Amino acid sequence: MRTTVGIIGAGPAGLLLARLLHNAGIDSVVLESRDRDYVEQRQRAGILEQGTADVLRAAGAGERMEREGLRHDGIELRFAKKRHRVDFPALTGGRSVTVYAQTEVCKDLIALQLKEGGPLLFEAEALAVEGAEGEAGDGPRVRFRHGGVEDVLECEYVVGCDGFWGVARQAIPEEVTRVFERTYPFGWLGVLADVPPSHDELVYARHDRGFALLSMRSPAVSRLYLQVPEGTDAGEWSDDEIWDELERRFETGDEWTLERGPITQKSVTPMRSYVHEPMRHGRLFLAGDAAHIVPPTGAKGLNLAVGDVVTFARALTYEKETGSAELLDAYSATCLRRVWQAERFSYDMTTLLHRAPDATPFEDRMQLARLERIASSRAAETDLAEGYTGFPFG
Ligand code: RFL
Ligand code: PHB
Repeated sequence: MRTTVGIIGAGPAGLLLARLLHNAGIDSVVLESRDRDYVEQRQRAGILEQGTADVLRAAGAGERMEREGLRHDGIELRFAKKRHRVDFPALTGGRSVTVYAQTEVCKDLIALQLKEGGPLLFEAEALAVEGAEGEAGDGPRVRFRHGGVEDVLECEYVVGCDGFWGVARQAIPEEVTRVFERTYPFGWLGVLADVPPSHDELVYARHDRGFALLSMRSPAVSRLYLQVPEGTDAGEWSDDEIWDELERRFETGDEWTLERGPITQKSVTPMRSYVHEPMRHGRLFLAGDAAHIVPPTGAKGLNLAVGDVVTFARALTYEKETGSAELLDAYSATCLRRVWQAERFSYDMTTLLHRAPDATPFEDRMQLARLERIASSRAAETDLAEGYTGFPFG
C-alpha cells in the first residue's frame, strides 16, 4: 500500500486531518487499531472552542453540530457557597464555546470519510514507524497488522495521531527528545446520567472536599465529574454516594438544587500534563494526545488536537502548491507555542479548583483569593475567558 500521508489513529486528530487533506486534494490512509463502535462510543471531551467549531464548519463537517450543538456564552465558578458567572462574549469581543461531544464529532467525521474520503481501516494496528529520516520514496513506512496479516504502508509523510499510548512517538530517537511531565495526586470520577442538567451552563466548583464539575451532553443528559484520589476504582462509588457527594460540593447559599437521575456510565480518568518536544522528526509528525496531554479542567485536549492538524494540513498544502517546506519546518515550533499556552491554562485551572491531599490552610486561602480576584477584577476574569474560549491557531 502507498499513500501521500499515512495517518495513525482515528480519534479527532486523525479523522479531522484526513478530512482536511481530502478537501485539499491530498490523499491519505487512516489506520485505527480499535473497531468503529469503540471509537464512536468512547466518552471524552465535550467542549469545542469557537475556533474548533469554525474549523469543523469550514471542513464541511459541521452540519449536525449546527443543529444539535449547544452554544454556551459562559461558565459558572462556584466556591465558598458563592456563584460567579463568567460572561465570555462580553469579555472576549463576542467569543463563545459549543457543547458537542467528542463522540459526535468522531461519528460525523467517520461517516464523511467512509462516504467520500480515502481509506479508513478499523482494527488495523500500527506496529512501528520506520525510515522517518529517509527521503520520499524510501521512507517513511508504517508496519501494521490488519485482519491477522502484517502489511506495510509506504508514505511521503506519517502523522502520528495515535494518542498518549500510541507507537508513533517511539520512532523519535531519545537523543533528540525532551519530555516535560507532571502528574497529579487525584483523578476525575466521571458519570453520565439520564437527567436534564441542573444548570444551563457548566459549573466548576471548588470545595474543601474537592473539585466537582457539572457538564452536559444534551438537554436531557448530564455529564458530571468528582475529584477523587489517584488510583480510585469507579466501582468503589455507589450511585447514591456519587449524588450525595456532588450535592455537597455544589452547595450554594441560595435555592439551587441538583436533580438526580439514573447513572448510565461511570469511569475514572487520571490527570496528567505532558509535552513531547519536538513534535516532528524528519517525515514523521505528531499531533494531538500523541504529543501532549493536559488535565481536563480547561477542556483543551480536543481543541489542541484540532490546532495541530490544521497547522499540518496548511503546511503540507503550502508545500504541494509552492514546493517550499518552510511551513512544515516550522510545524513543531508553531504548534508548541499554542500547546504551552494551553498547558499553562489547564494547569492554572486545575490548581485553582482542586484540593491537593496535602493542601495546607494557607493554600486553601490562596485558592479562594485567586477565585475572589477573578470574581472582582475584569482583567483577571478576561484572562480566564480568553483562555477558555481558546488561543488562536498558529
Ligand atoms: P485519541 O482520541 O486518543 O485518539 C487516538 C486514536 O489512536 C488509536 N491508536 C492506534 N491506532 C492504530 N495503531 C496504533 N498503534 C494505535 N494506538 C492508538 C486509538 O485507538 C485512538 O482511536 O487522540 P486525539 O485524536 O489526539 O484526540 C485527543 C482527544 O481525544 C483528547 O485530548 C480529549 O478527549 C481530552 N479531553 C477533553 N478535551 C477537550 O478539548 N475538551 C474537553 O471537554 C475534554 N474533556 C478529555 C475530557 C479527556 C478525558 N479523558 C477520558 C482523558 C474529559 C475526559 C474525561
Ligand atoms: C465534559 O463535558 O466532558 C467536560 C467539560 C468541561 C471540561 C472537561 C470535560 O473542562
